[in-house]
Amino acid sequence: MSASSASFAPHPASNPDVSTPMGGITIQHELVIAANRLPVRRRDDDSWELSPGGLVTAMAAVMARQPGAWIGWSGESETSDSFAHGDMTLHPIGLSTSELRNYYEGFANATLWPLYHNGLLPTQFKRSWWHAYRTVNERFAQRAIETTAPGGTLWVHDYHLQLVPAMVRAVRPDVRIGFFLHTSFPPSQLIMRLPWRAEITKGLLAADVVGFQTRTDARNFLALAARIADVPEENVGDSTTIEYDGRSVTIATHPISIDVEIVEALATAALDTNAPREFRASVGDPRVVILGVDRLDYTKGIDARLKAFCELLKDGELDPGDVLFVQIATPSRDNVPGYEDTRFEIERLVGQINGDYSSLSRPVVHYLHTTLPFEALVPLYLAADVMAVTPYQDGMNLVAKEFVASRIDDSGVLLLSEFAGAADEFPDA
Ligand code: GDG
Repeated sequence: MSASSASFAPHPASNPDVSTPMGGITIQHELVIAANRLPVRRRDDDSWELSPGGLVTAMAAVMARQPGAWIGWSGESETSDSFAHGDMTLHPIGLSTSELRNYYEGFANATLWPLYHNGLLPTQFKRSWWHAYRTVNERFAQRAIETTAPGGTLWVHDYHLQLVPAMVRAVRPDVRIGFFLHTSFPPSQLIMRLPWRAEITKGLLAADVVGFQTRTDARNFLALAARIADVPEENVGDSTTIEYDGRSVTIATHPISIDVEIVEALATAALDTNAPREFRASVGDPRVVILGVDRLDYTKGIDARLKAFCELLKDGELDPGDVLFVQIATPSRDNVPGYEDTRFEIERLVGQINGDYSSLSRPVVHYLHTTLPFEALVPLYLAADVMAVTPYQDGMNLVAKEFVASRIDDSGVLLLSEFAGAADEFPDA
């Protein structure tokens, strides 16, 4: 098994941390990325660091190779002047408290996120959330209109900004617009529940290229477009071009990947310093180490994984004296409905399993609710015998790819849910 070769470069950890204010001057760029968040976040000492997460992992690299601009929420309420960060120009968008609640926590993460993950949680529909979504999309679109050079390329990312392609096209038909969805795209029966499905479909069809993680996602989108915008429901291969509104739109499958070279270099460094072996020794040298690394999200199936682990202990398939389950759960979306309950349930399960099966010398589940530096994750990937990636639904899952890329000697077992996009690429996991 091998990680698919990366079309993206440096991991956040390798990017320079140099930020320079640009004094309110707007420079136009050949390449502009628009994504909900900027790729950096402010540290306590007011400097900026690259933020963790799948989108940043994949995109920081592109910008390192072709300098351009990135439009995104800064984490603050005021829209502020652009500044340079390494080779990138960052355009911070501000979100007021009510926009944060209605656009981000509401429409993006309590309406679209569960809907796009096969309706795992009941989806909430509220007009006030939709209005805020449209307002914030307009703000992003306006910044893109100002900052993209004539004939330049705008690359819009993810479910937060699906109206931006149409808003920009209406004013700047010269701009080449790409859109990429990082999540799954659900079957049309599900998305038909959304009262604003037509606006979203037409928003996306205004791009020149609409990219998805898997063929299934692309097919689902095309079926919806056929239903709503009366475009032909072509049979999607890796790329299909349709005519819509007098233009050609390409619907394409582009499974996102990681920078394999960077992961391999970190893995080589970790092996040289014996870090994986030292980690195992520090946790009592169990015979089998099972590892999970996820944002704490109900889609990732951390609860299902813990229950399965518990069943194996109960049935005597695993010996608690022999096995350690390490789960890193990165804090995420604390204020969005469903996340706190998910955290309680995971922590209840960890407590219950540890109560029932740990010994006085060590727990059987080692659980951390924290963000680790990426350099600390790679030794864990190398220390594990089994990497458990068990989402109920996941656009791709880069952790699976990072695990495979780090195992330069091809050792280790990847346990991979068939509901992760990555399963299409790792059929022998
Ligand atoms: C979306 C889609 C799609 C995790 N914990 C820490 C940390 N991470 C890094 C991992 C990996 C990334 O975050 C998570 O990757 P996922 O693929 O699980 O991404 P999501 O955040 O769910 O994002 C997903 C992705 O976009 C890309 O298109 O694959 O399906 O949901 O890179 O290493 N990084 C650090 N510390 C941690 O504790 N530094």
